[in-house]
Amino acid sequence: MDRVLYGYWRSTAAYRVRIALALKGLSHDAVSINLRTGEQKGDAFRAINRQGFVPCLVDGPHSLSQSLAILEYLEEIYPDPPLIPGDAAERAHVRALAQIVACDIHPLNNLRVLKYLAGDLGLEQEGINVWARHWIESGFAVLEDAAAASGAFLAGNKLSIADICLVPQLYNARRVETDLSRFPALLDLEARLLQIPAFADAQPERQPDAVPV
Ligand SMILES: N[C@@H](CCC(=O)N[C@@H](CS)C(=O)NCC(=O)O)C(=O)O
Repeated sequence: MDRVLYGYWRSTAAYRVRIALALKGLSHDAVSINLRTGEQKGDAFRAINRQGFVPCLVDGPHSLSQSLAILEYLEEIYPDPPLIPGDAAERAHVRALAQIVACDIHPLNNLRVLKYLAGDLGLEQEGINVWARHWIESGFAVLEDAAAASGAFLAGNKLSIADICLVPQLYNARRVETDLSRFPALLDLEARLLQIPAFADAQPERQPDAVPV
């Protein structure tokens, strides 16, 4: 197989790429990089992605990092079905919603940030969860309004990368015990999205490297 996704079952950024590949009908081999043991920082993986992050997608001769950049690449090279649909303004709206997750929520509570809070700053687990929930809830408040005012999907009536970013972030929110009852429109949308096989099959627990918790 000349398409390989380096990921980890619990990585929400890799989860985004799994969903997009499935929606576009692109098969791939999956290579698990164990984030718990620090495999992402080892020389072998750093030779693939210097930054030491998953996901990394190798597509033929191309080695790609950063999940949003990978989603944009997939959209350009494999345009069917479109995941950044619509006219210029609609596509900007899709990207804005996706970036609320990928730029304004996720970077504040990804593994290296939580490790820094625990290790260097000495925060207890509950304090770390409070930190993570704060940024999740502030981003979700905006996304909740967007979902409540939208159509069948987060950005209108067409499935998009906004939905692809949302579902993994909801998974992450549960890991830090976020009270999601404040976000009924997001929960309703999530339930509908998880009926779609590409979303359902990409769930962390369904990955071959998943570990029971
Ligand atoms: N902005 C990056 C974030 C990637 C990222 O944070 N990946 C996490 C897993 S979700 C990771 O590899 N963390 C390793 C670490 O923190 O050491 C993207 O969207 O791809």
